[in-house]
Amino acid sequence: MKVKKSLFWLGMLFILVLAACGGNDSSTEPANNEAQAVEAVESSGDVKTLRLSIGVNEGHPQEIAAQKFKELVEERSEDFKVEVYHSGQIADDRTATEMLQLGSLEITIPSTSPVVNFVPEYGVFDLPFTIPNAEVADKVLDGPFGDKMLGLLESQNIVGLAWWENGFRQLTNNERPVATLEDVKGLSVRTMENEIHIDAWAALGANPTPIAFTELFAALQQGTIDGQENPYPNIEMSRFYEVQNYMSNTNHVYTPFVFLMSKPVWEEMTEEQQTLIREAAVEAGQYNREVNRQGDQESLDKLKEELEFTEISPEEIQRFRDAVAPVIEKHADAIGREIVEEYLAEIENQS
Ligand code: KDG
Repeated sequence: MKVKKSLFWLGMLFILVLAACGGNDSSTEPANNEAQAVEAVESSGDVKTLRLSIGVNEGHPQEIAAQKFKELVEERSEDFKVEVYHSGQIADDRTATEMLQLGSLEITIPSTSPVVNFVPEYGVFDLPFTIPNAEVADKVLDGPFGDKMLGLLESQNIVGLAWWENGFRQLTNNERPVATLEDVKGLSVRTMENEIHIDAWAALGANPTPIAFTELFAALQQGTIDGQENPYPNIEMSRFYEVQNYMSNTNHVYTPFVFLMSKPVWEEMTEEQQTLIREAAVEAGQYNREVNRQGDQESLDKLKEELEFTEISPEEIQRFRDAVAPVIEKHADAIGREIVEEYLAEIENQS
């Protein structure tokens, strides 16, 4: 029995001596390339994964910019790994925003319209025919008013970091060309889950139906609704043209995307990490606007080949504006009359 034990310990000694000599075990040598460095950090558990959820499809300007955000963060820090989930793989805008509040998701970049369910003041961005063009949108969002709006999210356990762009919304439908206010009458139009959009389309004579973006294609395909309204890139990239026949340039609302991060996740970061993330969100947002504006024209050109496109005259658009004007007054108190007046004054100042 004693001999066996001696042999056992001799064997253990031999293995330990062998291990101490090491050979060319890469874990005892400094990482000789980036992949090994990242692997070493990951294996040490120091890398924080930031899941970024969006509803648009792969190849949409917002998804392209989300990949840019990933690239900027991962080239500037080994502390983070960004995972982009497009096409609503994780959740729709409203649910993803709720997940941020719970800390069960790190980042989402929704339209501002569903955000009114958390911060009613965001309803200003749904007031129809208010922002006249992209240049004014940039000045309003990138100035003190935009900063104030981002700050309002903190009370909801959310950190607003940057303004991206969804864009000017256009009407499509399956029933008829829309050239006049009368042509809208009776159309069942899908809207975002937002009371102002619902009231605006009712004021135009349509029958509005709020449906999540992730369910919109199916609703159009099944004929549950006649039409919808979205920026040209969304209409193209979500292939709505496959289940729609007519499109008109209503330009009735400019919708921002807003870059949101879970506050519990944000507060775990160092100041340096927060600065890096914020700068990457803003930089990728500038890139998003560039890509989206180029994409808007490219999508319009492509959609004109797929749908019957009607140019609505400025005189007729004025009739649309007059028809929805009462909606602004009706929702001013719910949004906050002061913030509505501040918003409209800022647009006036920047126009
Ligand atoms: O996540 C995608 C949505 O934010 C965006 O496409 C919203 O414009 C939108 C719509 O109509 O739902």
